[in-house]
Amino acid sequence: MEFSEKTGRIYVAGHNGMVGSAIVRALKSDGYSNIITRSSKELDLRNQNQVDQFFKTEKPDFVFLAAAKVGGILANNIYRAEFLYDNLMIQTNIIHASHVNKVSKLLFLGSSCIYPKLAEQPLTEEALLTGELEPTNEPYAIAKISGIKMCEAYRDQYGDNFISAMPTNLYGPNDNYDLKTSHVLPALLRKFHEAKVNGDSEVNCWGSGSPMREFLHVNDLASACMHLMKTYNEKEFVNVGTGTDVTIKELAETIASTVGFQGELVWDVSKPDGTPRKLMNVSRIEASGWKYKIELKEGINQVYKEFKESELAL
Ligand code: GFB
Repeated sequence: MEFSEKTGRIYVAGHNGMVGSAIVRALKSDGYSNIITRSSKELDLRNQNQVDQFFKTEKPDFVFLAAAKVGGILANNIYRAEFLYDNLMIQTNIIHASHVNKVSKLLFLGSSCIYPKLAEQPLTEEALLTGELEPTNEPYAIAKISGIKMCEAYRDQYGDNFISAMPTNLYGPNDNYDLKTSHVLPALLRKFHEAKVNGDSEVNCWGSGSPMREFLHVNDLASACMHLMKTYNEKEFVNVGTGTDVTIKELAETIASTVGFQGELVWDVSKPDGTPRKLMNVSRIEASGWKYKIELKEGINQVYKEFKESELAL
């Protein structure tokens, strides 16, 4: 069965998360209605029996594997065991059950942190496993690398059409704004907003501000996932990003000006910088006919508007 026929049963794992919810929105707006979802309360994806039973009963034709334990630099570094265990269990159970239940096509989502800390920039897909990983997110990266390798191995041994995409740092609706576990973009948006509302003169930012990061709006990632499900059937995984990056300091200044915070930025160097740079080479996906649409400034404006309308905003 072809994904483009729009009649297949589609399981979106992780539909309440930022990525999964964006994929569900993209599917619906493209006329797909046969979508299966389960919350983590209904189905514990770390539990093999529950996952096996779910696949046996629901028999999905297509799977978007967007369920994962995710978080920013500090959460990755503190909850090292959970980032490894939860992610390995979730993806292993889903990939294996997809094989057993003859899923026509599966898309596994990884992360740009799979690449070696000091890999040549921009990062081509060939840089995988050519050097040491960034220590703060090594457990998460090891889990994601295992997911890629599982998809490749099931294709090699059984001919399963399991593909993988590696998104760069993401932001968008349904992001995590908890300051201890979030990524930099939502964290700074919240910090600057609260400082402005409270009339604070300074905002505490982590690290030195010199690392560089690439940011992709999650709606663009969802459109890339749709594109890959429709057109891409190769073993080689695919980077998904914009191909441009900014320093954390530049990001902070952009967010401060979007929010209208005019105070000072104080850099707390006791917090980790993480990898110095992880800019994606996006030639492979661009050659296949996909390109991002939402520029960073425009995307930050959008998420700030959504944040102000949410119950989180002061
Ligand atoms: O987004 P982030 O947490 O994750 O941090 P990574 C990016 C950079 O922003 C780091 C700095 O240099 C942080 O020190 N930063 C500045 C802040 N202020 C803040 C703040 O208030 N909160 C946060 N969180 N950062 C994660 C990986 O790495 O990226 C994951 O740990 C995953 O595994 C994810 O790959 C996409 O980009 O460093």
